[in-house]
Amino acid sequence: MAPTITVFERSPDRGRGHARDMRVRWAFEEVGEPYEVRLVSFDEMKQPEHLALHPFGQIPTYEEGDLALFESGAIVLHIAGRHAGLLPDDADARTRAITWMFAALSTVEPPIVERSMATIVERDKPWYEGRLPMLDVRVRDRLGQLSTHLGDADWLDGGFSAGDLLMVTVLRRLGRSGLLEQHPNLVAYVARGEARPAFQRAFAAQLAIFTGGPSSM
Ligand code: GTB
Repeated sequence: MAPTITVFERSPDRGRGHARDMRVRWAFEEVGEPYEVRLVSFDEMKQPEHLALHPFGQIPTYEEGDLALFESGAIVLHIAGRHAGLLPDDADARTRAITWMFAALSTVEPPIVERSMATIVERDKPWYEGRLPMLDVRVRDRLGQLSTHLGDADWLDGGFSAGDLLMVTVLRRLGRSGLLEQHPNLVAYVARGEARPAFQRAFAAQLAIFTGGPSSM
């Protein structure tokens, strides 16, 4: 029985691949594991049945037999740990790849999400014009540091890994902010991730929900 993940029935991004099931779909596609999708509405996410799977009432969740998981990073790590392709075999290299997974989610993603949320929910607030430059600086700092680390390498640490998968999904959230474009190597890095056939399949599957196409792979 294939694992089942929950995803937005109606994603606010209209299928642009920003909702966090995208990274889980991409991981499944990279390792070639089939999966099922269950669509949930915002209302259903707050009901006891879903809260039993996800204490914070969010997507994505993962169910397989008796195992239920939440947190996209934990789900990607679980998938990567069970299949070849997303984590190196060498123990040190594997731990470094996992370190990049944490870096993506706990060091780079927070300022990006903070900025993105402010542009959505604080745009009409009196403090917005003063706050945005401050949020920009935090994002710029992280992008500058990441760009320096990446240099002219293709991926963060050797070959493509789950660390890159998460980092690319995090950087994509910058959308049309213009902040990523100040670092051509990061733009190329994201483009490299998006060009992977597994990313393309995951993106198409997520978009299909919005456009009414097939909902599972
Ligand atoms: N830390 C958790 C994880 O990584 O799994 C965060 C999960 C999360 O934020 N889930 C969001 C959710 O369920 C969907 S992805 N929100 C509903 C709620 O909290 O009530 C976040 C998201 C939503 C929409 C866009 N967008 O429209 O661009 C982008 C990202």
